[in-house]
Amino acid sequence: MSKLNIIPQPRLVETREGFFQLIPEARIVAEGAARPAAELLAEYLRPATGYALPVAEGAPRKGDLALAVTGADAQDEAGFYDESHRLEIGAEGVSLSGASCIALVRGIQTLRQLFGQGIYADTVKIGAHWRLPCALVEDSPSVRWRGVMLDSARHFFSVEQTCRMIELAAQLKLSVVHLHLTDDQGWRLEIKKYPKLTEVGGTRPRTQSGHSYDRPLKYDETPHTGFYTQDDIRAIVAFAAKRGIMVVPEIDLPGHMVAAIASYPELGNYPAHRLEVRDCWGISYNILSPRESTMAFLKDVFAEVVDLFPARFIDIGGDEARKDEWKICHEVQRIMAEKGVRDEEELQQWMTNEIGAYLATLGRRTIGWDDILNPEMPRDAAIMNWHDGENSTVRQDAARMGRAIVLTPHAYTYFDYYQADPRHEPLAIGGDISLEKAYRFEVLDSKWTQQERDAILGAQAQLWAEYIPDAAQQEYMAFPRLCALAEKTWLAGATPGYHDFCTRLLAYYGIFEAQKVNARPLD
Ligand code: TNX
Repeated sequence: MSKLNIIPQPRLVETREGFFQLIPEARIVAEGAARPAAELLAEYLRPATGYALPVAEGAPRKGDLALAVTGADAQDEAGFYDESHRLEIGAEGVSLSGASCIALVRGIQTLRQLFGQGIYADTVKIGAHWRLPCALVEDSPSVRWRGVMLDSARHFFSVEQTCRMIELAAQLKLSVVHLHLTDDQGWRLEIKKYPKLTEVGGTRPRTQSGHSYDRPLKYDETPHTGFYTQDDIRAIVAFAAKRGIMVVPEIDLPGHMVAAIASYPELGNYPAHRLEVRDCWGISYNILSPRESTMAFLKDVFAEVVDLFPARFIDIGGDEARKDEWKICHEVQRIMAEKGVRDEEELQQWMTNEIGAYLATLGRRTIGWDDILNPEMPRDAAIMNWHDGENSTVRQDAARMGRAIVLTPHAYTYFDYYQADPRHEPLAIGGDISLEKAYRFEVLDSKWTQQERDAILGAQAQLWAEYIPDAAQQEYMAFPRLCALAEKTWLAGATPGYHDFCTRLLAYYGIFEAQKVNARPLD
């Protein structure tokens, strides 16, 4: 029996003789907690087969697909569910059982891959045979947080494209989509109490078009605009939830806030100084003021964010906050003296911890870039560890402080970096992450201490979008590297090797093709 092409590679696969054939009279048998997964499966199978498979209760008959939740179907302290599941395909029927509804959703993705690329088509394939090889698959992920970050601040991506990326991530059994919603170059989330955030902050007059190294900088003079209404967000969150994906929103503070300061100048350190939404890339020295009214603003914003996003984690960013303004601003220096804060780094920690404490009162956990790590932050706060240089000890420090870690090392997970020789690639920020290098990323490194390994919640890829102007380029940068990340997070330390991955990836290109995904061709 030939090897099954599944990405990520399942933990255990046993192939058997024979086939299961899907017939138009088949039913999806499911009760209680399994029903949403059954409905998703019916929805997934309908376009290509043309079969309207009913979701039914009771004993399975020959030819049926039976789904059952056998576990507690409960969220853990990080908002995740037990994803372990067992898929048994026999000639007479298919049976999928799992510890939670989301576990079934993961098994359904395996099932789809086994049907083959045709099942992903959006129109009926007349005369096709829908067959699955008989097999037993027992599966569960190594880490819970398997994510991808989408940056709609630098370039706005429509609800439709965002949902498409969520669906493509779900196919790879990812569990988190992190939305970077605000930055210097745009504020993309409707906040009812502060309409100017999107009215003003949602548009920049023009956009840098070449590379930041160009002198002079080149610009595209067309305004760039867009934001998600609160209804859009509810639609995105519901679409993701159905697919077992937690949508983690990021409101980046106190740096990366020019769009907000342009909308409400009183949020900045120099309110008389009017800013425009930033039209070029790189780090701004304009950051938020730590004054009381700005803190109140942030809490108002997070109150609305928490209402929109049910995710256990809320991301407060915290990266690259330049302290130039704080160092010279008399008001900020006075605030620091009043609070007994020693220096500007400590001032950022104070802001982080204030917002962290506020989020805790709303029942949420704080997460942010590793720049925010400090011993006073909420005990259940987590960091995204992007500093991965030899000189950085932030991962070890976080583990020692008992904080959870999502690995986001820029050398392996910044999928805005080039994936091949820049001379033959579309313009990107720089860097060098080939598919092979992405596959070399180790999520639970055997060289780390047990304490460090225990702190790892998971890992995610970053699609920073300075140089990703549209949906096609977003897909080009994401795929196929996201397949590597999915496998390395699903089966940390136990993956079958790059060569084996590539042979399965060749088949996965059929899945891309069926959905017209603009994946980068293999070399
Ligand atoms: C650094 S890493 C950033 C982003 C940029 C990215 C470009 C981090 C937390 N911040 O603002 O988009 O580099 O690669």
